[in-house]
Amino acid sequence: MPETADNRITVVLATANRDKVKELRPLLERISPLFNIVTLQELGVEVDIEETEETLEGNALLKAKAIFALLSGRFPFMIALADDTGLEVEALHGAPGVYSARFAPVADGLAPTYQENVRHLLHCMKGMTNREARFRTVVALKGSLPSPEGSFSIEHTAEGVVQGNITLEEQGDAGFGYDPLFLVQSTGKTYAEMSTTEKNSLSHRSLAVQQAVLYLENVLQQTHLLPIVTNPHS
Ligand code: ITT
Repeated sequence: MPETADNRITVVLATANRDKVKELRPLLERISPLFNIVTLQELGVEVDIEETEETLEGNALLKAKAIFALLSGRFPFMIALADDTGLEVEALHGAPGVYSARFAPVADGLAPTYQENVRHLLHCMKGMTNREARFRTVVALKGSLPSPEGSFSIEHTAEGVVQGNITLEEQGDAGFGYDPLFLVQSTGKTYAEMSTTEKNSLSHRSLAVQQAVLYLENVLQQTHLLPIVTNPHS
C-alpha cells in the first residue's frame, strides 16, 4: 500500500483554533497507532475558511472538504477532521448557535474576542431565569483511505451534546470561549473550572470525537484495513 513516511495515514486537524487542537490531540490519542495526527500549523498552512452554511453540520463538512481539497495532494491518503461547535441557549431560541464565534457586535472586518462574546452573552441574558443551554459539536471527516483495490472516499459527521446552564457571572479561568459561563449540570462546575483532562472526559467535543473514532475503526475493520494499517510489513 502507499505509505506516509511512518506508514500511518495522515489525519489533518482542519481547524485554525489552537484551543480546540489542545483538546482534540489527547482525544485522538487512541487512534494514533493507526493515524498520524497533524495540525494546519505544523503543515505551515494558514487559511481562513468562510463559514457560509447555516448549520453546524454544514460548516463542519464545509471545513473538512476545503482542507481535504487543499492538502490531499500532499499525502497518499489523508483524512481532514473538522469541528464546528455552537452554544445553544434555550431562552435565546438557540442563539448564539452556529454564530457562536461571531456573536458580539464588532466593527466590520473584525472578529470578536472570547471575552467580548462572553460579556455579550451575559448582557443578552440579563434578568433571564431560564438559563438552560447546550453545547453541541459536529465533527466532520472527509478523506480517502487505501483499499486492497486502490482507494475509497469517506464523508461522515458525528455529533456530541452536553446540557448545562449559563452562570450569572464568569467562573474559572481554564479552557476557552464560553467555558467560564457553561455550568455542567452533572458536575456543578463550569468547563473553565475543569482541567483539560476533566473537560475531555465529558465534553460535547469528546462525545463527537468518540463517535467519529468509532466510525473510523469500523470502516477500517469492514474493509480489512486494520491489519494492513497496523502492520506495515503485511
Ligand atoms: P475553526 O472554525 O477554525 O475550527 P472557530 O473558533 O471559528 O475555529 P467554531 O466556529 O466551531 O470554531 O467555534 C465557535 C466558537 O464557539 C469558538 O470561537 C468559541 O468561542 C466557542 N467554542 C467552541 N468550542 C468551545 C468549547 O469547547 N468551549 C467553549 N467555547 C467553545
